[in-house]
Amino acid sequence: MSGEGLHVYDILAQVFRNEDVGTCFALLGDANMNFATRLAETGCRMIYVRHEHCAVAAAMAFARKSGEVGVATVTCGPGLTQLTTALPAAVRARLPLVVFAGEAPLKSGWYNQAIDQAPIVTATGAAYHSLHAPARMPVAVRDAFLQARRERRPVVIGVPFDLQNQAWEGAGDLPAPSATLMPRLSPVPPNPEDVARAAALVGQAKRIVVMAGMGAVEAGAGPACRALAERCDALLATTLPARGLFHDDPFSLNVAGGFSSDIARACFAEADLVIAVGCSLARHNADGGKLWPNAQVLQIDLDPVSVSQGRVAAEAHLRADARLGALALAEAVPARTPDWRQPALAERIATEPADGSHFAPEPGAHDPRNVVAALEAALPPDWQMVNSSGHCSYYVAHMPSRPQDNFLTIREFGAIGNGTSFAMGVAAARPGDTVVLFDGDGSLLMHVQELETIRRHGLNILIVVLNDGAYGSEIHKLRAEGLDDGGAVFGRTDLAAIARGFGLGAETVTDLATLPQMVAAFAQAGGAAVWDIPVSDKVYSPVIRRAHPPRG
Ligand SMILES: Cc1ncc(C[n+]2csc(CCOP(=O)(O)OP(=O)(O)O)c2C)c(N)n1
Ligand SMILES: [Mg+2]
Repeated sequence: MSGEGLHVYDILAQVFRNEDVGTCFALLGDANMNFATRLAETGCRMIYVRHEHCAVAAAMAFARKSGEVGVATVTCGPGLTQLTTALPAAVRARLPLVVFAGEAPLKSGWYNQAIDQAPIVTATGAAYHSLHAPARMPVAVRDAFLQARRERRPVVIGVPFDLQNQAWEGAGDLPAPSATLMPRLSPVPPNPEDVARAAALVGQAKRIVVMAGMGAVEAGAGPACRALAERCDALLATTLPARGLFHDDPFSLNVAGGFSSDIARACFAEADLVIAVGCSLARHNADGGKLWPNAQVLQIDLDPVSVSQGRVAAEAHLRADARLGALALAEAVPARTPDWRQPALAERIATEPADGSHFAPEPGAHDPRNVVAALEAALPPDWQMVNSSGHCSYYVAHMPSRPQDNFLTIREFGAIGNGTSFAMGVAAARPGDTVVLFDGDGSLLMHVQELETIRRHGLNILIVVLNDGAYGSEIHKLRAEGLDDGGAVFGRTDLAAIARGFGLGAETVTDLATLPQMVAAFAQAGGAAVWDIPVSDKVYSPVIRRAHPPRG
């Protein structure tokens, strides 16, 4: 590479390429468009979104799904301030991202888009690096990638665009990419004393659940968890993000947490020991402590904790890589004769509905439980599934036949409006796969402009909307509180008409029996479509019922 005729933005783009960035989510403005255009010319796939939030949200899903650093670029000022919902979500989900943001030009005494960007970014928990010395920029960008990888968090790089547009006067060599500078770390084996103590705890327990989180997924600890569970007559469960790790195991209770099924709750209530493998023990995971009121928690993790999210979450700890820890414990405990793991329980797990309560949906609107059961039966198991937010997300958590590798949910910041972005990120990370997104009407409408992005980039995404014509989470809570729900009931927007307007395929699903033919037709046609499924707002989830019991 020679420095002749090059601008700083050329070199910056080359450093990104040298970091092996193959996909970048972008929205252009004065402060990033030259850089982004050069990045595209290096062969990086650019996905040009319609809102900056969506660039970072899509990069989050891309990072989770690909295991690589997710990359996005936005312009300075109003481009950057749009990121304040996506960045905290990425911080909490521990997703490595690098966001290239412009900064206002240094040479101007006044610039209308200028704002102090660093505190906006650092308030979200992300790192911010303002690069003002062109000669150091290549190394500083590389170090941003290194930081994102090592700390597993978003790093935002701000470069004043007058500096980007200067002639490049530095050396021609690019720094060694961050991947070559990551310490090569082998999985950490447990200390034998810790294993002995954990085995003694298991020996005293009668009813055990082995629960796996994303740490177990990343460590490839699924088979070790199954072996441990079989050995100590335990049932299996996962956190919501790790859903599907044991999808084909007859003793899997599916999701542990506020979204647990009735049978999972009943089993957890009996448990006296939960072995949490690679779980951060988030509050939702334990349903605030209500899910296993009688159980101690033994946490197997590289970084075990006693207190998590404001509550004592684990009483005993085994520090180790999730897989090695689970394997060592399985070897250290005697095999038990199955007592809990009986065929009758497996039968109940397989056949009982997640929520067996009765409601009377109004004519023309489906019971969301029937919708999810019909989708579970009709959708091919190899499609990538993306779960979004809102009240309806309880229902779509109950599709237990899907493997973990085909599932994504990111909800650590509890924001709605991310469904389309997450689906785009998964589609970009798994180019050959079909993606199906389950979203609420409110969440879809919050960033509905991304339907245009999906169509323009030819992404293969089916968007299934459980349309209750409302912010369901709010109406059920307001009603339980005896308050007027008018601020959260907007009526059912014709989402199919909107989708057609964006050039997507669209259906309004009146008869669930037509789903198998619709799935077959979509699989044949490819592309993107929105299926608007009217669901009843008379049906509400156990999550709401427990948290907001109706007033007498
Ligand atoms: C960015 C953001 N704004 C507002 C909320 C509050 N909120 C939580 S759920 C929800 C309703 C979502 O509606 P919809 O997507 O239709 O799903 P539903 O609850 O109706 O199933 C809202 C407004 C939020 N979580 N995030
Ligand atoms: Mg809704």
